[in-house]
Amino acid sequence: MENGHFTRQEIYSQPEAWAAALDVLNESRHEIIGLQPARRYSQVIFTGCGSTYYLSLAAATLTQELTGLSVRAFPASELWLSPRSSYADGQTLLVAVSRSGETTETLRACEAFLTSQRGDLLTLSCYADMPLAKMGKVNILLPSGQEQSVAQTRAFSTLYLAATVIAAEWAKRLDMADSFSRLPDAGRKLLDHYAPLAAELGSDASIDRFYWLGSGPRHGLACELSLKMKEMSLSHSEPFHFMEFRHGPKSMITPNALTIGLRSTVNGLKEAAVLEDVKALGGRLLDIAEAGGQVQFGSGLDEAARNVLYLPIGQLIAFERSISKGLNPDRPTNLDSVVKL
Ligand code: F1P
Repeated sequence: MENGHFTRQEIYSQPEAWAAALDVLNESRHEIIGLQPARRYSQVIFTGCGSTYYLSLAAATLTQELTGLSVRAFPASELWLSPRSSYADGQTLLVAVSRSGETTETLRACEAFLTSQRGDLLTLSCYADMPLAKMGKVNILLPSGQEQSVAQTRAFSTLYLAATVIAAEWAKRLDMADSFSRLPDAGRKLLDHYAPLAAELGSDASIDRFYWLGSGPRHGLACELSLKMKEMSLSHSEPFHFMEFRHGPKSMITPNALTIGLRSTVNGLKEAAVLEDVKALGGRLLDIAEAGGQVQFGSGLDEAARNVLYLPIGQLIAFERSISKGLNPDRPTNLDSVVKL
């Protein structure tokens, strides 16, 4: 099997995985709405490990933006080992996210949460026969996110899309349903159109460091894409909030640095100004946005529904760099697909 066989297939099949996930969520709509977070809990907490912790960061910010609830994200190890500094008083709805459904820290965090009667558990995972899929008051299963490759790509975007749909359901945003249904086509168009650009950037050996900028619901996605670049290609890579980049990290900009902006519409002008500063320092740029970027979605979809579109091209850049370095993104150095303690 050639290097990256599974990862390539998993990245390119994301639109189909998203369509299947939307069907699952549609069937689970009443269970999701029945959790009634606004009425039953004083806070919502998302949790996971590694990629699924970064997913939790992105999902928490979006859920709070849409619902107005207090929503935070913690690594599962923090909930497990430092519950008092993590959970505020009152009942909590805990949303545990895991591709495998058997990561030890996530299971321990959920067990401790349930034992301490802090509230109720909602799980999002991909394998029905794994422990996490049986622990929740509600368990959403997304088999289309299952993967062979260690580095999450299809699993991440599918689980993240599920979290986005759940947030929209809780916020009673029925108007977002049309945008969700059009995401698979928008994702397919992105992959078809921008794969050559991703290959060009990924195989450019003159780039020696990557900075991923994302704010609000996109910050967790910037963290995830930065992790992908690390895991797949063993490159120096760091995520920042857009405006934070000026407060020190921009000192690292050189002509060999590529800064990728997950630029929003709502704050697009301010975020573009940061990218202009990077350019003025001689840094290289990749601006990913709904309109006006080197990668543009042109989707016409609701901004809160389309954040998943920032993922495929960033994943492809990491994938192409891994392959061009003679590495195998299916089996990243030093990594296992599940951390069991
Ligand atoms: C969590 C995780 C992944 C990471 C690696 C090791 O897995 O940290 O995020 O990429 O595969 O495990 P899971 O709980 O989402 O299965």
